[in-house]
Amino acid sequence: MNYSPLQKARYEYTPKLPGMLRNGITEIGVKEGEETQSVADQDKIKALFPNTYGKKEITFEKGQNTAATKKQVVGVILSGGQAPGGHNVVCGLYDALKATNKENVLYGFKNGPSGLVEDDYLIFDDSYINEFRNTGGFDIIGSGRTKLETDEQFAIAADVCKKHGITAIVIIGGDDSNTNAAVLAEYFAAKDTGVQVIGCPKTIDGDLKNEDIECSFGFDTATKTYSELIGNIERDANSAKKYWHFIKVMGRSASHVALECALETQPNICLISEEVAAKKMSLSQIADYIADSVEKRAAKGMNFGVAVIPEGVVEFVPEFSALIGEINELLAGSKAETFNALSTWGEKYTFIEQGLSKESMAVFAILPQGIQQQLFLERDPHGNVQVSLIESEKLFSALVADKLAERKKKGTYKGKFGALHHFFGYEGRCAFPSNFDSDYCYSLGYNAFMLIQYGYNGYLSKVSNLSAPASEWVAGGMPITKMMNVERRHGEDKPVIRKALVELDGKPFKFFEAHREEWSVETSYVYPGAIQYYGPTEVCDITTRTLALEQE
Ligand code: FBP
Repeated sequence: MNYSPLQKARYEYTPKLPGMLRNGITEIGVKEGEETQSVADQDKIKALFPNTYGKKEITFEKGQNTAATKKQVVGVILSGGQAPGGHNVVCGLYDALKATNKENVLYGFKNGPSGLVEDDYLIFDDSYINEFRNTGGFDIIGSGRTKLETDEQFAIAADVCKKHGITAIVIIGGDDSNTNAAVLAEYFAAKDTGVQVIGCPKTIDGDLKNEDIECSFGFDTATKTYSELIGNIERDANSAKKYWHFIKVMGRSASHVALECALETQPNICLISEEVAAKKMSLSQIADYIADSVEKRAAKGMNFGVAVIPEGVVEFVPEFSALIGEINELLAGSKAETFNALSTWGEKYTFIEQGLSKESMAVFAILPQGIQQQLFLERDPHGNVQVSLIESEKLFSALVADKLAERKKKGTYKGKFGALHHFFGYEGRCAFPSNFDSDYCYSLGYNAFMLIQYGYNGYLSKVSNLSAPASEWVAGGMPITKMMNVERRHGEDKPVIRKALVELDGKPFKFFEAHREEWSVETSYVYPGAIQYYGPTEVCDITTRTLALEQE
């Protein structure tokens, strides 16, 4: 294997633990807090989780370790999209497990939750795990999106655990994976398997957060990586002064990533999907909003700019969601075959025109042809439009170009508009974790083992006070059921962890709102540069602006 100098250097980095976990395993005591209640629908959640509901919040503290000293055999699973720092969760878990008892064993189930039911695993040892310390990626065991949610899967999982003598499973995942972790924990408790389940909060999207979980890991590094790239593009735009850059950033649903990047780089435009939905904005209104900035800047001689577009925005535009719903209906069942048999786009267009309502057809008609065709070509296995594949950065730049052409005819706009497009997503998900994510993830894993050793089941590893130096972080655990409510999913009531969308009355959005008018007309760019791993603390250990504003 060839290692880059940075990779070698990162192997030597010692992640910072919260002060209370620093004194050695024998000096980690536990303090139990109040019994908990779910955030909503208490009776329903309690009925669904009779064995794991209502447990106490716990915090670790310096003291005597009073946990039972049985041998632990733990299985770990990485679930869902990659997020920087995942390797360090596994490393922290492994180090705490081995520091407690050299005989303890860590299994890694491969390629996501399916590894558990397929009994596909590896056993970690020092030489294997040392290759992954403080590095990005999930290649240590791989990840996958299979959901563990049926009793049949749970029964197989219980058999696999019994076969290997596994005493606990750690699931590293987002809101869905941790919801399923809670259901698995309840199943294991109800069947008296003796197997515990602990979750760890992961996702670059930043939408697994609540009054207990301050942020999911990976958000810090991914947004810093995108912000570096956006800053570089801003500098290029300000040097060449001839392009408007439309940049889509990842974030399946919530706009936390886009908002954080905007706070870091101060672009001319940043759309926030949650605001688009709250104001019921149409595509035409959004295009006008961007075109206003282009026009005002052009009037000052600045025919360049940067617009940040959150990945999920089109789903938040009410008229667009209605259009998608109608297209899914239009092609349901055998109607898709009739549509596919039509040989020209002209014939297909007539079929669409006849099938859509007047309102949806009006929306469809203003889309660029490439996007129109994408809506009918790229369908998921259930035949539905894959909204995540829509190139919204191209959609909005085309709509803005139309608006500017109209304004030119009216004589209000006299500038030049050249658009370039970018999508930043996969570039950030496996970056070397920032010091923050290296430290946070290692702490989450270390802490997860302490929860296991103390016998807790159905808990999320919790590390808080994250905008303070790591020495002041607070380590503990929270029952997952506390974060749950009942939501309608696929026509059924389901207990789920509430997804955190951007709060329009929250401090990060308020800060953005107070400054965006100025940023849209002036060139107020900030160039954050690359993540720094070595150097002054105020450069290397800074958290996100979102976290800093939320906790100020
Ligand atoms: P998770 O919620 O599983 O962490 O994944 C988030 C994400 O990175 C989104 O930002 C993005 O829309 C999606 O995964 C992409 O998924 P895939 O890796 O399957 O292409």
